[in-house]
Amino acid sequence: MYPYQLKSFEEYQQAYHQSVIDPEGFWANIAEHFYWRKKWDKVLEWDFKSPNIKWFAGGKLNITENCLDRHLGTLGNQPAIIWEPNEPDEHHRIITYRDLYNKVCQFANVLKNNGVKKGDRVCIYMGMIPELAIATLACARIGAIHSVVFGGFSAQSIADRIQDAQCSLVITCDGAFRGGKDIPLKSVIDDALIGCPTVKRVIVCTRTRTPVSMLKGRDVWWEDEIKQVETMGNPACPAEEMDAEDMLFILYTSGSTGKPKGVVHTCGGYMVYANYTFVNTFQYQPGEVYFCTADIGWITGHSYIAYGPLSAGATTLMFEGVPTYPDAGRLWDIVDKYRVNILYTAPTAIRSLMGYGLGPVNHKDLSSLRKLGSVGEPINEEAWHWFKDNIGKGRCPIVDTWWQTETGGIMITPIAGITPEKPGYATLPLPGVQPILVDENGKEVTGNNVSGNLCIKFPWPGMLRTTFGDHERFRKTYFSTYEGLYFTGDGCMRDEDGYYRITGRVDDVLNVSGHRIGTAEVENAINMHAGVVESAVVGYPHEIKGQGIYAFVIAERFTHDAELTKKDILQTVSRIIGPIAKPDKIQFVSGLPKTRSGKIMRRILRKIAEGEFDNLGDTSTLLEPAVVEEIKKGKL
Ligand code: 7RM
Repeated sequence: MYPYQLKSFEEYQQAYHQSVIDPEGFWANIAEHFYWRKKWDKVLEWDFKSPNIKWFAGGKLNITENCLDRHLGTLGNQPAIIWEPNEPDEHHRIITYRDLYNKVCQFANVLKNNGVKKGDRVCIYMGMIPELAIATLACARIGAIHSVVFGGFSAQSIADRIQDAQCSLVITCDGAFRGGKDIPLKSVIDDALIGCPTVKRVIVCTRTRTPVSMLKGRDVWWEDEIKQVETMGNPACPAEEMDAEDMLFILYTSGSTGKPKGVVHTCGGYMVYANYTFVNTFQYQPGEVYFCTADIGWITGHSYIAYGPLSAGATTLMFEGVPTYPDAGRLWDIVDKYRVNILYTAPTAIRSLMGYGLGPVNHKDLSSLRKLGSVGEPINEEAWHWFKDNIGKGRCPIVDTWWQTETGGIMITPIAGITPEKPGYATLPLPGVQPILVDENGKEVTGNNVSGNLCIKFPWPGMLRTTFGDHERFRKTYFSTYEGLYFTGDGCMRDEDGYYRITGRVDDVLNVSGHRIGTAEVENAINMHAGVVESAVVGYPHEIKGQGIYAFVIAERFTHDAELTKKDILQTVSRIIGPIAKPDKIQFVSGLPKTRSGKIMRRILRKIAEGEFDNLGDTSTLLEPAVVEEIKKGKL
């Protein structure tokens, strides 16, 4: 089924070696196994200085023909998507490859009827229902560029993203069910669109049946539009022929500056990479049921709920709700109900479920599980062992997959059951991935038992090609710190066996429950609150979230009630970014530790937030040492 699926450690080593001495030959051999309207002229063109990266240039394809059309003959009646609703007693849905093909074609025709053309940007703001996958694939079918925004972002965040990408159409739902909450998606979109003149049309899919306002001339119902194309007869929609380097999607992600950037992925390389990494890392076997608990609003959902599994003809399980609803046994009920074989989740979910003890796990039949995966943040050893012993019952390999929105797919990971695993370690790079560690001066750190900043020295097909509308930002962010290298922003150690352990971000990016949030972004939001003079945000270790958000805030006056002011600030952050960015702790201070040139010394704040008072490092450049004493006293 997958001729490029590695079957032994020796095969891995051989493939790795081959991918380094002849990257073009290596990737061309894999790309051969996809459906191309026309093969590429050149496998790779690259230069990390400009930067300019092209894979499979001149190749023509459509990713949806690879995800749908090519499976119809063999897998037409196999489930492509199994959908589990938020409420356990609501009907689940099974969508076969033929169903999915039909629905994607139908909705692609809806998009065309609504004026969407190749190259147009479409914003998708929906909950985890099959129509979300259908909408993204329908965009890809006609060559429109999708920009999915996670359902937890605020109106302001959506507006920023829509404006940056100049989207002409929005696809949303009346609302979304997530655990005990109903999220009023359409109403959030209405607020967002006040400042978005480029949006000419909004397509609203029914899910919660919550009342919504439908603006005449702008808003239409998904269901009505589908009826219209049904009456037109022929449901097929020919796939748009795309160049390998045409844009497939934009996904916004946080960096060390205030404004999230639009990471751009293109059609050919991304498809090959998402598929190769899916098939290999999880050792997917035909017929297996694969369950990734991410949301399609994040890169993990794009690559490992949608494009990776579907391009491999896999059965992908999509879950609308959250692991703790209606109780902390929900994931195990789902594994039991659908006989799930592969479970891919996040350390934060594991840690949170650990807190409920074994009650919710006992008496659940988890015997179908064969492989487990983790993604999004470093997994602590305790969580790793809990997952291994209590969920995998000691018989399932765990793949700790390190990668980023920017990398498009998994980079450093064990290959399930094929390469060794080690708790807390992402272990070895996949074939085609050339990691290197560098010190602060950009000098390569060689040998084993060393630490440094993690860079990649050679292109891989899934890497981002630019940041939307701002190529210079792309260059600055990823290729200017160390000349000739892609800089990941992560710190890393390589142990005595050459295994990699990712230790966390070395820039001002936080990882809260696996969500990337920039400290500058949170500071900007806090500073928008009336009465706030200045703020500084740092991360601190949090038992469940991995990192928590600690905000030091200078306020004009605490009005009369500091607690109320804190709540107001939380509300402001929720409005500007979304609830995921709300600080866990807010400490009012009269000043911030600054250097004589006015730079905030975050290192000191980080230490204080971690409770490490004695070891603040060099404080000789501090302008006002008394401030530090005051902050220490007030620590929460
Ligand atoms: C897939 C995803 C990327 C950042 C990355 C790391 C951290 C992700 C791991 C990890 C340690 C892992 N994309 N990260 N996976 N750290 N071990 N297995 O998460 O763009 O949202 O975040 O997440 O810091 O740079 S992301």
